[in-house]
Amino acid sequence: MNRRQVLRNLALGSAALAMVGPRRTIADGPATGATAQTTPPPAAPVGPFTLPSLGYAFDALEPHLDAQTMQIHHDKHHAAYVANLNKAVAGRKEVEGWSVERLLQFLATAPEDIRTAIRNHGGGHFNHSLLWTSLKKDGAHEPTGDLARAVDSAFGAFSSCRERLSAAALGVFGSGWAWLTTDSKGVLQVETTPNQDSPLSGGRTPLVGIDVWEHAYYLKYQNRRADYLAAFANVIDWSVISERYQQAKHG
Ligand code: MN3
Repeated sequence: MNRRQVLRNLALGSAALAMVGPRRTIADGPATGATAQTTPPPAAPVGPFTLPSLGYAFDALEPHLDAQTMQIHHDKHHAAYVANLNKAVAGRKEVEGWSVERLLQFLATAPEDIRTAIRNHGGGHFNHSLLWTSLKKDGAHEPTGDLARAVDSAFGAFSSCRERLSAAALGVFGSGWAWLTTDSKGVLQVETTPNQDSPLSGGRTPLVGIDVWEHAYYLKYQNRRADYLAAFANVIDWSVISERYQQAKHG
């Protein structure tokens, strides 16, 4: 982890603490009396990678994405990717200090015996971190600036871009993701990846990712993936995505 990331993680950590108040850990023993919480906060992070705070309440995206799904998705699924990534890189000097982005971008150079674990759990950590920061209820419904122009140039219109993304997400067989990605020149593309594979490993920068693992929607939408995709489209914050595009293009 580099200095910038350490500072960022510290900032995220204090923000999370400020939101949930003092954390209890298993080491604190069972909660008693008035201080008891119905939902214990996630255990203290161990290892170089930490579970980022969701940044908003579990029910913030209702009715499109339900609170129970958000909570299990973040606190259980994402937390497990972080824990397993930490396990994979523990004590491995070859990748010491590498960010999750670097691990995925240079996946082919990672030690062979931990490459699959990095691909799966590093991908899971990065993809979900990107996901949480892409969403907002009543966020911007359309791209702006350079991204708006790039969308028009690649797809003709934003509506076609959305249709292509939804069709790609609908067509993923088994578990995986649909993505809107860019290259370093700003050329957009809709693509899909299986499992937790990240576009970063293919040399592209993901702007929006749609998680079509059943854990992302089954509680509320069951087999109705198309309904989930329609609901998901309502909570993508295109102002964040537009900023992300600027960063990918200009570094
Ligand atoms: Mn997921």
